[in-house]
Amino acid sequence: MTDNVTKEFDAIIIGAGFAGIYQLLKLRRLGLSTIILEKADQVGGTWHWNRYPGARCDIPSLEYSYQFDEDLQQEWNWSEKYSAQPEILEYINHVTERFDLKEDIRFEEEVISANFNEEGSTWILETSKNKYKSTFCIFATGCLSVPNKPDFEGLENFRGNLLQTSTWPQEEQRFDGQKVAVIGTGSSAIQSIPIIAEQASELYVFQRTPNYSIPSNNGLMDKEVEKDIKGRYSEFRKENYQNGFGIAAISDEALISETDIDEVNAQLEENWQNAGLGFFGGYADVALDKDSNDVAANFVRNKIKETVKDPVTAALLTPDYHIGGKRLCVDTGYFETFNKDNVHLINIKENPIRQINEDSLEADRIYEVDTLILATGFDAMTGALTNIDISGRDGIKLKDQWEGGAKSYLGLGIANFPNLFTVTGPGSPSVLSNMMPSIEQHVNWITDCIQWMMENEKKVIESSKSAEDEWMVLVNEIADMTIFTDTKSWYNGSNIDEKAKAFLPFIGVPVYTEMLENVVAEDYKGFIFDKAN
Ligand code: N01
Repeated sequence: MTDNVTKEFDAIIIGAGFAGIYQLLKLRRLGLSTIILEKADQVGGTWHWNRYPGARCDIPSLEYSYQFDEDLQQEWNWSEKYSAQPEILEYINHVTERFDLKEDIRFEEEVISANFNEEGSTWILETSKNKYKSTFCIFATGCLSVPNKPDFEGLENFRGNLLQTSTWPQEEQRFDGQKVAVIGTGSSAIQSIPIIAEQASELYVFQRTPNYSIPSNNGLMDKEVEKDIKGRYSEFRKENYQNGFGIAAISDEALISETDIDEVNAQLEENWQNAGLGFFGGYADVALDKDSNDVAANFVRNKIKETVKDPVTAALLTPDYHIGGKRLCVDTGYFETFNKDNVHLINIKENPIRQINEDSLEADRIYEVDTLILATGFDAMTGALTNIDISGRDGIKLKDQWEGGAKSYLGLGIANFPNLFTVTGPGSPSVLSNMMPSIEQHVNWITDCIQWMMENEKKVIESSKSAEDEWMVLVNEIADMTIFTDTKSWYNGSNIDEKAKAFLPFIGVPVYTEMLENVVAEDYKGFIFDKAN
């Protein structure tokens, strides 16, 4: 219910995940009256919603954490190399309390619409409860936050326990003695399947496309490693962000094409054992050269063959596209799980799910199940914005403007949408980087930009259409030099039929960082200030 009193702020942030809470702190320190509007009843964003069994970060926690406060990064101790979801949520709660942020977060207020009022150059936001007016509007809504719920025939008739990994209930779910179906084999499924398989009497995994996955070899935090990194934390962070994907890589420079194959295989084995996602960054040409990519892909394909005892199942689990074309996964015992007698893999590319009934799924045959888990991913990168009714100049709707594919300048600003910023928006490294430093980079940039506007008496900022067009051409030119564009993935909207097919992440953290700095050095080149209405 909307009440009649419009509440006014200098800035409104949408989303209380890692991006939103840091943005709140920064704008508050700048002296702006700022609040966060958050749909959930608590902070956490992705780490609040994705509570499925086995959910954990696949970037080491010493890297996947804030660096803006030296005391915070020194004092917080992670218990494992790759922290599990509850510990990450505890960390976000700790940060929220440590910096006293909660009082400015309005929970359970889903933003329904955001309209730019040209006369006053202000944003009017409506939530399920209130109406707000704000000079700046910052969308910290995440890249993977709107669930993709495919329209399976008869899904609404299912009477068993229907779950989705991306909106997992807060109450513990057990599957002891149950027949369970999981649809999807992306990261969320790959993390949860080994745990569900330990409880369920029968587990049916419905796979459309197999994925590459690297063992996490997770374990308790190595105290020596922690001490070493904490002893040179800022240097460590800087080094990592100079790598193409912004995470610690093993050997960013070496090329498979120029290295003896025995040496390559020995190095890939070492990376398989220790590197997790870094397996992909282990050689620079894996992302660039199809033959080199094939060497790394074949290494993983052989591992699957060696691990999975049944050759038919092993073949079904083996991807035939470029490694990294779909987001690489990191697992704990995923392929081994298919050696269990109670775990069954169903090829729904060959035999699609025809129908879902009260207590069963029909594909190549009928599978009776107690629980159905959708691990079917997200309306990635754009969904969190296009699912809100956002209109800018002349009432232009963002959804319409992006119908043929999302466009943004630097992943930060959108033409026709003044004083609106996106944190890790389309066209920035975002999902092809370590999200934490990328979030901090964007939040710092947005805050500095607003401060610059205040100091230079500018009231309204927006990207120019030409800067935005040129930027997206660059994003695609870079992507076309890599192996990323010829695989169907959520990077290019191919996971959802009706979505525009456009490749959205900017590949290359160091180049991006340099360009971002140049834009600032040239007084925010590509942005227009105080355009006449
Ligand atoms: O989603 P996904 P996710 N019929 O899109 C299938 C991050 N993440 O939630 O490949 C049948 O990867 C779909 O099949 P296909 C990470 O960036 C991080 O698992 O489209 N199947 C696919 O198998 C990750 O990449 C972490 O053919 C359908 C699956 O569902 C991203 O989130 C953990 C279908 C979806 O896989 C998304 O991962 C988890 C349909 N109609 C996630 N529609 C960590 O940090 C979709 N599928 C650890």
